[in-house]
Amino acid sequence: MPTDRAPFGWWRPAGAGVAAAAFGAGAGELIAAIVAPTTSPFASIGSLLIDLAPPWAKDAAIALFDTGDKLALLIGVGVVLVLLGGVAGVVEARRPRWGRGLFALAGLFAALAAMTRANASVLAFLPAAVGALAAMAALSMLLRRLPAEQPTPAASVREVDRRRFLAWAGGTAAVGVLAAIASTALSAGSRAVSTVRDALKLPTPASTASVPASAELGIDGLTPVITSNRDFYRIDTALSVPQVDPEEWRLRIHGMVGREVELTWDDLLALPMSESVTTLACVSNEVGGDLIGTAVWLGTPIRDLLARAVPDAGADMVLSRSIDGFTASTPLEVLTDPAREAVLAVGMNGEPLPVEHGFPVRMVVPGLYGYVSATKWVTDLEVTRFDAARAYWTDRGWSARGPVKLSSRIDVPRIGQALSAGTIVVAGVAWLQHTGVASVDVQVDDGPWRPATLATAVSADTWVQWRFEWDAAPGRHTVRVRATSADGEVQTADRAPVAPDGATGLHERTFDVA
Ligand SMILES: Nc1nc2c(c(=O)[nH]1)N[C@H]1C(S)=C(S)[C@@H](COP(=O)(O)O)O[C@H]1N2
Ligand SMILES: [Mo]
Repeated sequence: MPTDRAPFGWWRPAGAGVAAAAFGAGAGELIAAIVAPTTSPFASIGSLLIDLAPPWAKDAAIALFDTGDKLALLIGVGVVLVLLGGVAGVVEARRPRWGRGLFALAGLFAALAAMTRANASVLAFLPAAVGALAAMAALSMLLRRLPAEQPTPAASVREVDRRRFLAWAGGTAAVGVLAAIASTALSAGSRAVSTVRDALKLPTPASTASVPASAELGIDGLTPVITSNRDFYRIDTALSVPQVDPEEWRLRIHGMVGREVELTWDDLLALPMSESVTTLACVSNEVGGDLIGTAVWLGTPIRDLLARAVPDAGADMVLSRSIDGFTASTPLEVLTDPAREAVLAVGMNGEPLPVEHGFPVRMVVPGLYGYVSATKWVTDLEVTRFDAARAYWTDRGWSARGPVKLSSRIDVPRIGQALSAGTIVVAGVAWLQHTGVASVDVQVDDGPWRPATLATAVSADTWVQWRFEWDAAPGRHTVRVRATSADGEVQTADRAPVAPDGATGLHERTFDVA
């Protein structure tokens, strides 16, 4: 019978619960590493939360943690696990079976999360089930060893009991942590895909891209025209980066087509591969933000593959799907446009795509935000209609279509840089992919807009660097930038948030000139 008075206090049962939770979580991760890394209970819960998260939470996470948003999420899941363990321990000490019931529920939740992931393995439930059972067993075992608080023979016996309990609880938690560490090592070892990638040789381009020397103004602190792979921003919903072996990769083109097309990696590499330079931007990029980059992509035009499949006349969209279930809706007319280099890319800046940027194959489409065009780890193109299918972000408060918006950014001087009166170089980048930027103007305080000098644009599909010589007087000044596109659009000063289809407004910086 449960008693009103706690026979064991709070701290030890809570500690036993946390240790049991760590033991179970470690066991679950270890089994996952052995079965299939995609079944990791931690990662499954994390990805489920990402999929369920409302758009504002996604924005907040990106704004708060930038690309560390996923680490923050995993730490959050860990904190919840510790709390759950503590509560389960206290509850179990007072009402036997109830604490274990909590672990069972958590295990069920984790199993469901793993089973509902895209491409879930048939054994997806197993790690969570084993983890929950392990946690339940560990909890009973530890609570049986709780030192009694009240009627005990002698103080020395009590002390021995306490130490023994502490050793068991600590040992249990340590085994869990070690199992978790072993699981990361194991799944890292099974990541043979990076080894495959390192050994891969890309085909020689049928045509190479050239970046004119005059595209680079060479100003210290100004963003380079071509972003290196390691500096390229990364945005995706994948908690653990999909590991796709090129030998197993297939692309299926189906839906509203005359005939289905299926392609292997070798089929793909046999197609003509050309280099194209395209700036990729994220719809979540704030005014002045850095979720944008430019690379030399090696790829083959998507229009040629679509032509093979012969899209039906009534189709107006291609829903591209990644191996991890992410989808993007891209207008069919953009992908079939002979004047636009929408590609299935295999190379990025002279290397195979980095694993986190979509290895072995991704899409790159000039002029559209990444969420509606740049599917990484792409395995499926479904020809369909905007009124018949919806993409991943479309159901989460974002527009079905996402053409990029005319933007410009100040990179130099940097925030907080010491400045003295006289000539100060202001510089940055401006972009409207696939239309191009005709001019950039700069305004100091409330003065007139004055033209900046543009570098040579690599093409209309890339950003362009600009510079402006500012004759600065001492005092506090605000500098603002505004771009005008090749078809005469002037960048709006009206502020719009990133959702549902991209931010607008002018970037400005305030400087103290001595
Ligand atoms: N499979 C997959 N592809 C994806 C995404 C994703 O979440 N999953 N995110 C898209 C978004 S929102 C952007 S902005 C670009 C970012 O590409 P990058 O990480 O290579 O910079 O990838 C796109 N492709
Ligand atoms: Mo994005």
